[in-house]
Amino acid sequence: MVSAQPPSSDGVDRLLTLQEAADGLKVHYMTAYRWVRKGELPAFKAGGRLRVRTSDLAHFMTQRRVDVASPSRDPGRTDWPLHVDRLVALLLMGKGVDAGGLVRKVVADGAAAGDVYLHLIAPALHRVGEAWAKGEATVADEHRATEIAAAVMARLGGHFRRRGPSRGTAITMTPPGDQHALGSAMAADFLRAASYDVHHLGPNVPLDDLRLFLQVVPTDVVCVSITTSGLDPSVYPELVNAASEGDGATVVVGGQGADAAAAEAAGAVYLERLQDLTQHLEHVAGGR
Ligand code: B12
Repeated sequence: MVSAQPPSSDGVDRLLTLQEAADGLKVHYMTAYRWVRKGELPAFKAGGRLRVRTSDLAHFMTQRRVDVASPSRDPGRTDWPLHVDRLVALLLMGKGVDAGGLVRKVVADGAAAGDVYLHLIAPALHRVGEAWAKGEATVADEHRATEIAAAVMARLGGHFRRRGPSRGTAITMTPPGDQHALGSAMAADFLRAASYDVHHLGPNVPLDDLRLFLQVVPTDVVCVSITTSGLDPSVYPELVNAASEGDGATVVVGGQGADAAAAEAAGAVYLERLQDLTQHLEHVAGGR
């Protein structure tokens, strides 16, 4: 069996089937086929089947920066509003299998998993929240929708696997009093895709325990997602204080309920958009 990964270490060029190339790129066969048809991914016919040289695949991955996890600069090829409408309906009807199928198809059609988080799952959950706030959905409907969304995200997790050497260690979490789990789970996946080793602590983490954790796990970044807007503002200095434990991690805060001014006044970094997170961290690391 020929490896689907470009094995450049021994310098030997191998031939892959298109399916193996697609597996290596973590895209659907048809997406790889479309790239071949457009002349973007070099391939030729041998034995009646399309073949791709490992060197061409490696070149395609590096030069064209094909990254199926991170959000793309141009997510415009996908009809996001249509898919959001569909996903909201499926989430509110509790149709988990169909919701998973919809997301799988969007990814198979070429959307980056990171874009699926940003342009499909997050907006769909925001709409579920609006339906709940208007009394159009019960708390049970909303809980069920969130569980389905979490399961769909878990199935996308493989797209965000760390590749290449580690860039550092990150913690993802929400502070005490914030039960909203999915924003920090998305941040965890974005950081994994950007080659961080991630300890995802999830929601409602007591800050004393964060401090203890940091004493034993050297950490570069504590990435905090805040959804509930009414948190006590003292949480920001307490977070920065807890993170000063050990080597002194950078605290990055974001999320719909985060207080940018309070975060920055406490010495944390506030970021509005998840898609800017890893770029910002690269910038910080470059400045060190
Ligand atoms: C699911 C849900 C819950 C579930 C959460 C379960 C779970 N396992 O996560 C439960 C039932 C626990 C819950 C409870 C409550 N909830 Co609620 N909940 C929601 C809902 C419907 C979805 C949340 C979600 O997952 N969104 C999807 C995520 C991915 O979106 P996101 O958090 O915005 O993340 C995006 C960005 O903000 C950003 N981001 C997120 N984190 C980070 C971090 C960094 C570093 C960066 C850069 C960016 C970033 O990137 C993400 C992608 O774009 C929202 C509706 C909404 N607007 O989101 C309401 C909502 C957040 N909840 C709300 C409320 C009022 C509550 C309760 C107070 C209700 C109550 N009376 O009990 C409690 C509070 C509990 C607590 N103390 O935390 C309000 C918040 C109001 C406010 N401004 O505070 C909302 C907006 C609903 C509404 N329309 O009124 N909730």
